[in-house]
Amino acid sequence: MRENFLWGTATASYQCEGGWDEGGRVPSLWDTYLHNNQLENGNVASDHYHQYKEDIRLMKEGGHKSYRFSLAWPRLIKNLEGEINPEGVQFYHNIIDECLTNGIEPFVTIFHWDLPQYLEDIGGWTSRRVVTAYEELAKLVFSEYGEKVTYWTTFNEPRYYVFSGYKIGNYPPGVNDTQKTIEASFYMMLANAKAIKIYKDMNLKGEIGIVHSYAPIFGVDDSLETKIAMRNADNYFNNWILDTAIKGELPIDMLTRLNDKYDLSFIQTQDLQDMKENTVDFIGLNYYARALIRPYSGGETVLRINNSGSSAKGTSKVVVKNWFEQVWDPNSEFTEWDTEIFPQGLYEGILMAHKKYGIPIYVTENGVADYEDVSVEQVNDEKRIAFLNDHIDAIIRAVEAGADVRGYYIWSTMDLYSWKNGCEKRYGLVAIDWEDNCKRKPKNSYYWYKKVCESNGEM
Ligand code: BGP
Repeated sequence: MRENFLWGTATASYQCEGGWDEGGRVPSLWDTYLHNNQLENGNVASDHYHQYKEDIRLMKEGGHKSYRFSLAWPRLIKNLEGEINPEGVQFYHNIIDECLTNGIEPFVTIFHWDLPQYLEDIGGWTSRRVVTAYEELAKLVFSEYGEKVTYWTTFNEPRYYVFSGYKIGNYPPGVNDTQKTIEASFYMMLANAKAIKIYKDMNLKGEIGIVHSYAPIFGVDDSLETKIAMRNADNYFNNWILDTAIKGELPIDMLTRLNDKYDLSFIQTQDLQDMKENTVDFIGLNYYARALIRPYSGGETVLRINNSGSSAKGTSKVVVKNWFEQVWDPNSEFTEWDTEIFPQGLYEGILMAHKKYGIPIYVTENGVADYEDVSVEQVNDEKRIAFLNDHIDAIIRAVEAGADVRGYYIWSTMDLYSWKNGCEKRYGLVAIDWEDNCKRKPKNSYYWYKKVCESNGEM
């Protein structure tokens, strides 16, 4: 792998920090939604808010070169008037400084889903006002941390956030409304472009990108019908983010179809120009699984994600009426949470993205969850090691085939709160013992990954 390849691990503020009402943090829409529905929440999470020094020490000892984390907007800006919270600002200086002192490159996500509740109250991402608020946030974080941080991403997974919150309705704000889904998607991509402009205008030394929940598209056969369905699926899963962020263009065939049924009059000419002029330097791809596609065969749209840990395998279902159907290969292996395990999808997916866009790629999330007994001294997570080994191998092969991959981040650094699934869906290289004050216990995979990092992927 290239020199300075960023071997690292990743977290997100709401999922690991805890300290939800400390240090002047105001509630996010996740706090409100989970508290109101009496669901397991991230009030404590991995207690990273108090134990970040220990976590960064473990990263250093584990040979990590980089740490991907996000900034909690509710810690930084307290209200609609834009009042800054100095304690929150200082907290991220502390994390960044601790990383730099330990030789760990910070890789910072500006927004990983924890929208302040005061912004949700005015319409959340369906409101143009939130784009302006995001610009204020971007200005703040670039001016505070811009000299120290080289790698920035504007958003984590707009597709997953928007579809789950506005179409499937399993995440807050919990609605099912296609018009709102389109508006929220658009405004996030507009905010992405605006933040890039702010960053470039400040002449900072680093790079800025976006993180996408990547579903490389595979077809069930080579027929024309399947190819058309694959194009529709690619628009649905990938293109509206990647084409827009990288080429500055919304996929026109997608817009044409949407325009027949929905109201796109909220899109202004200036917005399209902003998107065209302000594109990313790199892409971050989060890879968990591919999408295997066949032509639409009838019936209503179904977006079912059996992400509960108790579902039968391969029963998640995505059918978009008149567009495509997603199917599962019955021979595939699935995780307990119904995610297909398919490392070849990462290899081919990276090459597809490389061929289409030709810009640097970071694999910003990849990992596997399991139920684990963490009362033992060292969890023997063989399944995770096999999973990671096969996916890292896929990246190495993609690089050998010509792709420009510059970093790899395992999800996740330590066990943390999984959105709606709770804390027993464990992804970490380091176990968190919730019964013992969130004590940290590195798993076997942590020591295995140390060798990967230290040998630059030679293993
Ligand atoms: C990605 C998110 C992460 C993380 C991961 C695992 O989509 O960016 O925040 O949660 O998926 O997903 P889950 O926790 O649902 O298993």
